[in-house]
Amino acid sequence: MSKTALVTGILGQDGPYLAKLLLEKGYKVYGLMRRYSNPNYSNLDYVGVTNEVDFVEGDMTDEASILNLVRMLQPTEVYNLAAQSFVKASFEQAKVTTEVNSLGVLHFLNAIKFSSPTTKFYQASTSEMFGLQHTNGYQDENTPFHPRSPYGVSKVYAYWLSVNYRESYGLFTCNGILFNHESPIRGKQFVTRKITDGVARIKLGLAKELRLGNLDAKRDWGFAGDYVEAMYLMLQQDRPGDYVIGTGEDHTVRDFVEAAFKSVGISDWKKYVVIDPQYKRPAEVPALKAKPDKAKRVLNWKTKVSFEELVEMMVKADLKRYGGK
Ligand code: NAP
Ligand code: G4F
Repeated sequence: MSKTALVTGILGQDGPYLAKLLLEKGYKVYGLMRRYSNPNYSNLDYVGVTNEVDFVEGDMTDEASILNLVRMLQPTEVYNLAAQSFVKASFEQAKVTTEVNSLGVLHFLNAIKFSSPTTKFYQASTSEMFGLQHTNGYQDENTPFHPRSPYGVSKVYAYWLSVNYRESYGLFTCNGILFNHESPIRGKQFVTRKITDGVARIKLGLAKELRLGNLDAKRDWGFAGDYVEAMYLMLQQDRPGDYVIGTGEDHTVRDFVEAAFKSVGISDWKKYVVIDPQYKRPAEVPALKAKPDKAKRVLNWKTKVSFEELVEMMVKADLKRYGGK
């Protein structure tokens, strides 16, 4: 019998890449989406799987809808990607961030516990949980958490609840502690896509400047298409566990800006970039760099797309969207 997966956050960035991978592996894929008057399938269209996903309606904040879905579908695997995932917005919308990112996970874990206990559960945990903490400049599975935003705090709750339901009730739950991963379908609010979109528009004469916040922040940026493979691999192991997923390399936002402008032949990028305090945060995570040794050893996973290839892929896609070469 073929495996079934319920993927939440199906219309976001990671949902479409994961759906494609699971469909290629023969899964029946259910995609959870909220109720919309006009759903936006553009990310699924970009990846080319819109017509192969079975859409189901529900909301992370609505306990009954989650319970009903799990009871009805009895999925082999649940990949919980749904979240209010924009860190900056979590400072202004802390409650809704908590309701979706923390209580939504409680709803799923209870639904699995009571009505489908053999369902395996993937929780989209994040390097934001580490915040200020590091171990000799890196973060790995043993680095303590010190989140710096309501988003990070909400994800720490979800992380520990997933661990707790594994330890208390024997559920197969895995936390993927993923570092920043990007792609041509990354939301335009996030800094990488904001930069590549801005650079494409400047190159084509459609914009004159790019307004950004803290250029000194360091992130470990990889390609989303590589990272969904790690999600899948975690649920295929004999035993559940938690894994740090990243490239092991970090770059500043400034490095990303410079590389994006360079990829379109602009070297004097400073004349286009304006620092705007509205894009700074009340508390910042200064530096994130993964040590993904466990993922390499146990999952045989490693990232394939380099930083330079990622920047180029994203700039090219944005140029194409605006009709450039
Ligand atoms: P994303 O593009 O923001 O997608 C999140 C999805 O969650 C959206 O499609 C959104 O639906 C959905 N959602 C939000 N609230 C919901 C609700 N109440 N009920 C049902 N669905 C809801 O995020 P992503 O980049 O794909 O990331 C996937 C997951 O990984 C997230 O949990 C994120 O926090 C986590 N993560 C991401 C990264 C990264 O670098 N991308 C790193 C570590 C962890 P709408 O389309 O309706 O808004
Ligand atoms: O692209 P960002 O908004 O991503 P951030 O805050 O690192 O969060 C992303 O990665 C997390 C994993 O570590 C995920 F859990 C989370 O869901 C999300 O996907 O900002 C990256 C850095 C920050 O330090 C920010 O202060 O870029 C800096 N930055 C500088 N100027 C900016 C801007 N960020 C945004 N969004 N917009 C700016 O203009």
